[in-house]
Amino acid sequence: MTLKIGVIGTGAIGQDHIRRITNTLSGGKIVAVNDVNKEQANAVVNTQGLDAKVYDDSHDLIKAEEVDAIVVTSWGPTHEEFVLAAIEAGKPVFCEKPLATTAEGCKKIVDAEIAHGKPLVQVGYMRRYDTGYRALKKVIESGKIGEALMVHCAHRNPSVPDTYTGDMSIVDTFIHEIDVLRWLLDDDYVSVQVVAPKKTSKALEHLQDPIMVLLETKQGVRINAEVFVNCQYGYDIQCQVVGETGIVNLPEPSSVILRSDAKLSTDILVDWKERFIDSYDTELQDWINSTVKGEVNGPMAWDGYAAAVTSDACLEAKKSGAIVPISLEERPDFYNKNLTVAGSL
Ligand code: NAI
Ligand code: ISE
Repeated sequence: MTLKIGVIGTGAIGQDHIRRITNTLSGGKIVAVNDVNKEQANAVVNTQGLDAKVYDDSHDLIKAEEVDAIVVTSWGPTHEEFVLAAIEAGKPVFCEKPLATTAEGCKKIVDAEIAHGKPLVQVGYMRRYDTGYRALKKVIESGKIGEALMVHCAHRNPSVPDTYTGDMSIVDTFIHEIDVLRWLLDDDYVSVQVVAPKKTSKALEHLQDPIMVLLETKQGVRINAEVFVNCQYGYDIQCQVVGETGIVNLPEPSSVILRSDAKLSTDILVDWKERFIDSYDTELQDWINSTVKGEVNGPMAWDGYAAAVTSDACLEAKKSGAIVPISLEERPDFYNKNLTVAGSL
């Protein structure tokens, strides 16, 4: 069976997911697209040679008979509306992160999905599919480094556009660490503090950059994470877990080692699309395969909610400078019963 997919949002990642579903993956076909920028939606259909209808209204696309499943790749603040509409239509939906920009918005989605009675939502936390993070998790679970005690990590982008707001360093960028570290440590967070070091001269006036986020988990693991979105030199994701008897690092993306001009060097990637290209492919192939079987196999709406509870607290901590408690309810039975493979790996 070919999964007929409708995509809402044909910007950077929307185009990239359309390309991979069309040219790289199997089992899925883009049959419908929508974007508030209709010109762009039309251009994407033409340049990618799609046999797809361009919808003026995203809700018509969600309800359309020829659409089996939805991919939401529009701006973060629009996700909640589209995911709720997909659940109402009883259709599976892959939603790029964040699931919604607030915990309140994510909770509405969780409640709607539970009321529907069957999981329909997967959230685009692709790092759970990354071979490097999976290798890291395997080492932690093997007990080779003893109990995890501390995590040091960094999320660095070379630069961000003028439209990037201060809150986005949390809800758009750091949200990846919030999800992947929770999954890596199999633990939830209890508190957060956000510290502002000296500001780089390379950031726009309105943006405090970099920031440092200090998280504590239920098990007492301390995490210090740098979010630096104008670091200039490249797209650089670092993660080191310090355990009782050893340390494990996220591997660098593979790259040739060049000996030239009396120097030993390797390239650093600059584009987030390249850094996790394999993870996006694996993630969406898994989504297509499990959707066809009527299952959800990746990060679920509950994970989107847990991330948003944490990001809400991070935003408060960023504003106040205080240590802000984080409290997440027990995971409902609905999600315990339907624990996913990528969620429990
Ligand atoms: P973008 O700005 O390049 O594209 C977003 C598109 O959504 C635009 O074409 C815009 O016109 C459209 N749009 C906005 N509101 C809409 C509405 N109400 N109805 C229909 N279309 C609408 O943004 P980008 O970078 O593609 O990001 C989109 C989403 O994907 C964001 O939530 C972002 O956080 C997420 N993302 C995830 C990544 C990952 O690593 N998993 C990487 C990049 C983005
Ligand atoms: C973007 O939306 C992403 O998801 C990228 O992975 C991240 O590195 C970037 O900071 C975000 O703006």
